[in-house]
Amino acid sequence: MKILSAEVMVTSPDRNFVTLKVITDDGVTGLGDATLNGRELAVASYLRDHIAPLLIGRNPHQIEDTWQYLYRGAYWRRGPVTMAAIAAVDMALWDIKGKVAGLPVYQLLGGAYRVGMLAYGHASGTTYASLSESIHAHLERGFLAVRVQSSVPGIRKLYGVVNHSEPSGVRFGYEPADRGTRPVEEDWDSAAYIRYVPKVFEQVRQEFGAELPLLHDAHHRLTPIEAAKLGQRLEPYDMFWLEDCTPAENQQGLRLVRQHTITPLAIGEVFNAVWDFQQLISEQLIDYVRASATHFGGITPLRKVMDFAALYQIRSGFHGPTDVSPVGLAAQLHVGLAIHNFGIQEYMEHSDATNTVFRQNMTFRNGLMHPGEAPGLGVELDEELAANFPYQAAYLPVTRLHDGSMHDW
Ligand code: CS2
Ligand code: MG
Repeated sequence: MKILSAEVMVTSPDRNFVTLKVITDDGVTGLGDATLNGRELAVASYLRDHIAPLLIGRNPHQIEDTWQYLYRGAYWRRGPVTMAAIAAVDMALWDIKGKVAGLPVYQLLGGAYRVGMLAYGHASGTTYASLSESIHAHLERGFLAVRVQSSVPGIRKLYGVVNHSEPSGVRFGYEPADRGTRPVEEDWDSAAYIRYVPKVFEQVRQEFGAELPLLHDAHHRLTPIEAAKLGQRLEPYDMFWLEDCTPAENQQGLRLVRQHTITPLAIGEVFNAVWDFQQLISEQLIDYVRASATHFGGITPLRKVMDFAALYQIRSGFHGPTDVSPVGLAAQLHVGLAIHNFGIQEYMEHSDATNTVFRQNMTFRNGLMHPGEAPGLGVELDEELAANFPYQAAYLPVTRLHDGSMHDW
């Protein structure tokens, strides 16, 4: 079996997606997600101009060899663009291998280890009343775990909060990237945020009780000691996790957080190689691995990092926002179904338009997700429909402090 062609498709039903389609000489097709929010065309070019020509004639069954060939062969290693491109190739080859075997990819990873995967949705509100309404809507939708994000008085526009008076293209969530030629500028105030957020969780616990798993995303905004303070102040509300509490390039900064709080920590959605996790895992500085197949080099390294994490009883919390396509979401569901140390799966539902362009077999029932039983990844791209949604420039926001200096978004 040989690879005959490798084609990159960029489509934008509500948001931009980059998809790699690999076709073999037997006519078997494999898909891979290469979506990098706000930098999509960089990955499309990396794939189209530098990787696709190298794939032609290769044996698609040699997944590990292809992965190492593209990782080591580039000389310039790691980074979000390179690893999203390699991820798409890796996913497409697993898709092909599953289709040739007539098996869903999870069967090739050791079979189903659970009946389904606990998923969490994104509740948010600009007021407590709208936040409460959003949590109720998620519980009625069947979610058994909820991420809670709230506006903060004094901060104009905040990450992760849907203004429910605005029609959102996404049923249960928001689209972080804004279409346009410039990033939207948002503001930030760490002190106001740390004072306010614990009060939100006190109200949520009062209304929804002690059992509901609650998650919160600090989105890389705090210094380690600020993160420690927030972690401590959230302890009475028994969080499932506090996510991205501090930028983790400085992995040792998490030692400071860990010294001061028992709130579980989740990190890694912006990571793209196992080395990014090495100290966090080996020193037990986190509790959940937030990688996604799409940004971490694909199914192959995602499985490897989870086997490493299992040595330290660290579990998965794979990143499943709207800017991981249904192909990328399916890829990580296959991994999550098969591994021992699954934790929770993020499920920020895609829009109806996206779910029409990407036909899929994934299910979300009784709070659990399942990749489905179709051979391969179980997602097909309607290319005719996809062609109706050409790329549109879009950027993630940037954040400035009140003195005008840049902060982390
Ligand atoms: C967020 C993401 O889902 C999450 O936890 O951090 O929505 C993130 O903001 C986007 O993936 C950025 O493109
Ligand atoms: Mg996050």
